Amino acid sequence: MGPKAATSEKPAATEEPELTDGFHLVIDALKLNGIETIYGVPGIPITDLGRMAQADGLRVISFRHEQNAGNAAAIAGYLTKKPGICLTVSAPGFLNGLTALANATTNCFPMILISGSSEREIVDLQQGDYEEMDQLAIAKPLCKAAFRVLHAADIGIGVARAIRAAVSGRPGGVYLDLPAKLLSQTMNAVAGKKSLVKVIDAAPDQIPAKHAVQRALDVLKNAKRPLIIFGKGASYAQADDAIRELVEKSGIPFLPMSMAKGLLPDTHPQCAGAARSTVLKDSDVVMLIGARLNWLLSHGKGKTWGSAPKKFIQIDIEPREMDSNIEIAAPLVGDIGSCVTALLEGMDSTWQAPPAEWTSAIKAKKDENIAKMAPRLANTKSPMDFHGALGALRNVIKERPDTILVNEGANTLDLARGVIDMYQPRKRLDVGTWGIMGIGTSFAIAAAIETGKPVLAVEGDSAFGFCGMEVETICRYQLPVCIVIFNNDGIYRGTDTDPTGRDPATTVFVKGSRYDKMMEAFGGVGVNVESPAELKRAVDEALNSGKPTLINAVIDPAAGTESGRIGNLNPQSVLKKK
Ligand code: ADP
Ligand code: TZD
Ligand code: MG
Repeated sequence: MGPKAATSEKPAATEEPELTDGFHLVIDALKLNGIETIYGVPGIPITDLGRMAQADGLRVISFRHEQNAGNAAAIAGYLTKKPGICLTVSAPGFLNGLTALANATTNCFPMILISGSSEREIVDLQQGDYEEMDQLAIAKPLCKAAFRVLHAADIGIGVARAIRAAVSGRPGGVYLDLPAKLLSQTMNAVAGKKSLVKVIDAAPDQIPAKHAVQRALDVLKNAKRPLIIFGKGASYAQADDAIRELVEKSGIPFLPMSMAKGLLPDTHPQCAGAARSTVLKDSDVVMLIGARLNWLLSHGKGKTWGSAPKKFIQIDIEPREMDSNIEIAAPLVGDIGSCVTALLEGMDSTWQAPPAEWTSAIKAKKDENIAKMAPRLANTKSPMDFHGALGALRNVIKERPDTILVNEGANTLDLARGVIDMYQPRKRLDVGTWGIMGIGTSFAIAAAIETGKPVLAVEGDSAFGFCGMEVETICRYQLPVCIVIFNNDGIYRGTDTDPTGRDPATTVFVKGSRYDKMMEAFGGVGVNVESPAELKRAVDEALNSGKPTLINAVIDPAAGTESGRIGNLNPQSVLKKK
């Protein structure tokens, strides 16, 4: 597979052995381990790596900025349980990719950031090499593991260690540093081939201890008001059938975290999504499955959780997650598939569904909240408010449940999460644990590439601004992506003013911008819409045609609230109100 040794005009006295080099060994190592796609941005020293990978049958998706390539790799990892690969140049390219690597680690998405780097000898003596930077040292605190390969013969092991580190245990980001010199290093092709490592069982099952399963069942059995909370770890695990069986056999109401929506349909009779505050407050036993008790769940304490005593059961692959915020009465450490299966096996014929008093109280609250919301979602105001626009998009997903929904923004995110029901696992991708802006276009690209499904990306105008240039990438690869910008002229609202009257306020953008023109600039379809009916029609058309489309949805600039639903986290100056 490697290149032949340079052929000379004169007949050679003895035949030279076939050689391979660092470029080919990296590609062969990735291919051997089932990697099919690389996301990246080319340049010195990895331009040829991308070219050769493409020539060798790998799909190489070139982005306009490494952060977007990195985010695409991370979400590809989440969707496939294989590490997503991001390839960048040294120093600035590496740093651009680093935010995505850190975000992947924070969200437990498996990805590998592979960056070319400058000459070790020069970097270590700080002699000013082209794009000089000690990348390995910088990456280390932001990922699960970081490796550097100095010898071509170690590429196989380096790639294998990176893959295993990314996907085993709690998944996360891994950095792999490839100095320029390594890539052109040659070695005997046969020895090179032998040096490659196929990673066997990269993410082995982690079977929970029997007594831990029994302890969890005992806590669950004694519950009067049990609740299951699914996090994105549960959707990542791809144990969909076992999870559904557990929910339905146990009869316990469940609440999905944002990216776990659709693991079971939001319309499932046991889904407590529309009664969220009630179930968090009133439950007495909560079983967390692949969800952390971080800020998104108010750390398991305070007003959100009410005053009634509560016991927690937590299923997680990471033992150190237990008691991270509060006491876990029944820690169940293992992979979600194995843990859920073990619980099912332990639920014998004496298992009783939760008291009807609990389930009917939840149903009553759900019905009440859904009825309250219905007229707001049906409103036809123009310019639209968030609810009117989301009412239209909610119907789109209802009619096309296999569409992947990407979502970012503040109001655009928080309200869409509540309004748009999801029906299938891993169909909702969003800003995750950090609430990071700028994942929209890259998640949409990777979702389309990895699944072949149509993608609907619903983004605030600010959120889109962080990653908007990738519309060119969407057009270039002709991906079935429809982006809807909720254009309210700014961050949260478009109505702020600078009290001095000098400049625009810090949270507002150019009024009446036409983001749809950006898509047209690259040959895609751009549409401007001002009513829910127009919005629905335009999205339907985009998804029917599969053509790259950007819909500029004009939203009343006064409709949003500061920080969306997390205004309580926003520090306020007491002086400001003077
Ligand atoms: P959410 O934001 O949806 O609440 P989190 O990202 O906080 O979800 O939590 C995901 C959890 O899932 C992490 O603690 C991670 O260790 C865990 N996890 C990921 N994959 C698995 C798996 N296959 N088995 C068990 N736990 C997993
Ligand atoms: N930078 C990054 C990387 N992530 C962030 N979350 C922020 C800045 C701060 N931020 C938010 O938390 S939401 C948001 C920013 C800048 C944009 C909200 O405006 P939007 O959404 O237009 O996307 P709405 O619908 O107008 O609220
Ligand atoms: Mg906005």
